[in-house]
Amino acid sequence: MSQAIKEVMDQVTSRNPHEPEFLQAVKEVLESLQPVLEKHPEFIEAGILERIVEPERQIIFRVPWVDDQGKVRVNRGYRVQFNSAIGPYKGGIRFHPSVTLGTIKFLGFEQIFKNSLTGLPIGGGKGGSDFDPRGKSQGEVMRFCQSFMTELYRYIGADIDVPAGDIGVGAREIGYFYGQYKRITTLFEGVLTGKGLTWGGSLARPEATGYGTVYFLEEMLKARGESLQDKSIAISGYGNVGTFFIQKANQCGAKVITIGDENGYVYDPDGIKDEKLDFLMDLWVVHRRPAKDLADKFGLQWVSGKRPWEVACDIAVPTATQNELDLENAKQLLSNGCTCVAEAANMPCTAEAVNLFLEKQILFGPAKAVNAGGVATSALEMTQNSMRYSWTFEEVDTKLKSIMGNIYRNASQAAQDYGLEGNLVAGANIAGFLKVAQAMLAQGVV
Ligand code: 2IT
Repeated sequence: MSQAIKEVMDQVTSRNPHEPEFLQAVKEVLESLQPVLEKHPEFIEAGILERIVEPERQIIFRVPWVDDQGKVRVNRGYRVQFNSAIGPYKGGIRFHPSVTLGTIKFLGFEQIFKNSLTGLPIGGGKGGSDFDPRGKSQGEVMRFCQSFMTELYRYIGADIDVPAGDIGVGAREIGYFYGQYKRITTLFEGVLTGKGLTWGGSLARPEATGYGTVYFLEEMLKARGESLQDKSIAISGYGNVGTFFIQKANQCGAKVITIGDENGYVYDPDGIKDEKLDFLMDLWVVHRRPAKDLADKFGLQWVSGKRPWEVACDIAVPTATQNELDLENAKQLLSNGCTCVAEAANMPCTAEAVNLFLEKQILFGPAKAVNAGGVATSALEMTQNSMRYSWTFEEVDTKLKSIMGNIYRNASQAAQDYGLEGNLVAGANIAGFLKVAQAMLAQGVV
């Protein structure tokens, strides 16, 4: 680590105690930037590093609501507006009891580089709350979302900050947010993405993160002269990303053999397809039921209390959440013959796991690149809203596919340009950083 990078890392560490996820995300990016700074000392002189690790604005607010028993409840809401150098802040909102400011900062920081990689004009931001949507009634969720937006509306706008969904926030919650935003501001504008199709949503947005992950995987494999045909894939989370990932992976001839939740995983050596996949598609989004229902319904093996990374597979795709795949899991995957890992969730592999994969030179796709299809399609939703027009599914899907191809090529080219051929972690960080850093440089000290 160079002196300049070390100084910034030390300052971030002392300024953000008790935020291990944020520090993990910052460290990974800063470590990748060493060769860039050697070539571009002007970034150091202009204080780009010190500025890029400090959010432009962090909003923390009270979210009071009344539950079905008439009891007053209070949660904490966050919106971190991290970087607007290349476009309005853009990033999802996460509802999960584990959410802290540090979680939202790590996600917002990652989002800066991911959004830059898409090639579209979107800055980085993220929001959320420690609200737990599990076990809440529809009315409770609606009142919570309305309360959340009653505070958030004053900080966002179609050209200011455009939130979307993330864990715990799907089409239903986006609908409640949108209704409340419109009621308060009277504006019918593209202030949120992931909207319903009848009120400004984009075709292929629900599919985009999962499909985009498959498109990226195909690019990675192609570079090694392989394809997804007949590959066995282990995945984890059964939410929006995981389910649409399976749908597209099946179309490419692959077999997805695991899926689960925080309680365990389903093992299906025949591959999750046909009526099993149909059942799974509705399991969380419609019924909000646990993953074990899939095993119970079709007589499949359910492995309780374990992560799926212990099964033999060609490819592992963590689709759940941060740090869900650690060093032990990584070793086990490698010893079982896994030769490719693609991060569909945000920062799902621990730093130690990532380093092992890089050291062993298996194909490794980092989250910022692999899962960028979701936010890229959100940006396409913004474009359609600005035009007051909608594209067909095929039009959006074709653009998504070409964006994922470009991300792969830009990340691998950047890695090569800076002497790190084959290292997509460094390549994605460098390619994402360069565009933002150049824009910050041009815009002066702000
Ligand atoms: O992590 C992510 O990129 C998202 N949750 C999607 C963000 C977005 O604005 O579509």
